[in-house]
Amino acid sequence: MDPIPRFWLICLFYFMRIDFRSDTVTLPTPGMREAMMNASVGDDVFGEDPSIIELESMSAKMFGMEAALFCTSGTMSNQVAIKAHTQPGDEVICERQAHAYIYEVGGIAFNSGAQVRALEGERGRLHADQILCSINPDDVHKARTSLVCLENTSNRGGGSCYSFDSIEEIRKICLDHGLQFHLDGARLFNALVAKKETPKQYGTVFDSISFCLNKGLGCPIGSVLVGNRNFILKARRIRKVFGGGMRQGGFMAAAGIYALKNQVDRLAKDHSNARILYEELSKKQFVKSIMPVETNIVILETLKDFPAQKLATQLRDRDLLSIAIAPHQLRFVTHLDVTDEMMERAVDIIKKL
Ligand code: TLP
Repeated sequence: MDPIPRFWLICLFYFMRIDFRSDTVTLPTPGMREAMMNASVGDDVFGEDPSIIELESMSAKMFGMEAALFCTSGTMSNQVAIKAHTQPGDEVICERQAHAYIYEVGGIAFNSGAQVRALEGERGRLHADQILCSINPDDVHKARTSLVCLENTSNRGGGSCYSFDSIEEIRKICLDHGLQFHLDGARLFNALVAKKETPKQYGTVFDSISFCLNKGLGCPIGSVLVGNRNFILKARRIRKVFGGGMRQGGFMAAAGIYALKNQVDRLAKDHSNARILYEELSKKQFVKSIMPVETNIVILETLKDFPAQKLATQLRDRDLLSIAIAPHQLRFVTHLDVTDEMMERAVDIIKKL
């Protein structure tokens, strides 16, 4: 086919389809593009990119923490943090479906030489008692437990949020046992909007927090790691050895600054859209169960004789994209590129299925 009709066909396909695969699929808004085009930039490895410096100081201030580091992705900021907090042979406590454990290519073992104590949580959330029982004693046979990682919101938990009280209980255990405390807050701003909490609250309990710019906040790339000054100095060296030292990365940091100023409150709209999907999907016969919706993720379980992939294919044939995350689990994620018209069409497609 000629390249020109092919180009228009691809555009038509993008225009028609309703993409609930992930909130990572969003495109920069016009305001964000303008901010990126006008960004002041410099060589960040020399510490000379004004936009990266601004994003990092803005993030640190927002969380009431001393310093911040702009990373290329949530995977990088989690892995940098884990490496900075651990020594080879240590044990990291996290939930058994945590992104840092199951979706980061074995990075905890590969990058940090640490092993994982994976605990069964409740929709991705751990309880303080479970953590207390899983700390290894000071025994020559045992790995040294050095780090607890939480994920808020929990991706595989269907966007579930921790209560701040339960995080504080876990924090106390970490303090009592000399454990570091890291938060994978890829979608932390969704939790903050849903629970009406503030970044500063989180800054008081965690040793490090990674939050993503490239998900609900709508940036093309990027994630920010916040922590104290010494931790971030160490993290900066680790980011460099991981190949993540950026030069004129300020174009991307400018997108992050724009998102933090303009695209946080609107996450509430993604949450109400997710509830609309929940309402429609929970009426369908092929749905065995559906996780309660707290933020922008809807995960349903299909009946035994109805594979999730089959449902995903049927929906895709009607221009609605979702992801089968397990043989019987289908995930939908709402985001900034989902318009009201798309929501109406999505409801119609689900009704007629
Ligand atoms: N999650 C992606 C996929 O990798 C599964 C998605 O579509 O949800 N922490 C959490 C909780 C995440 O959900 C993700 C991405 C990351 C970290 C990693 O972020 P990136 O993609 O920037 O490396």
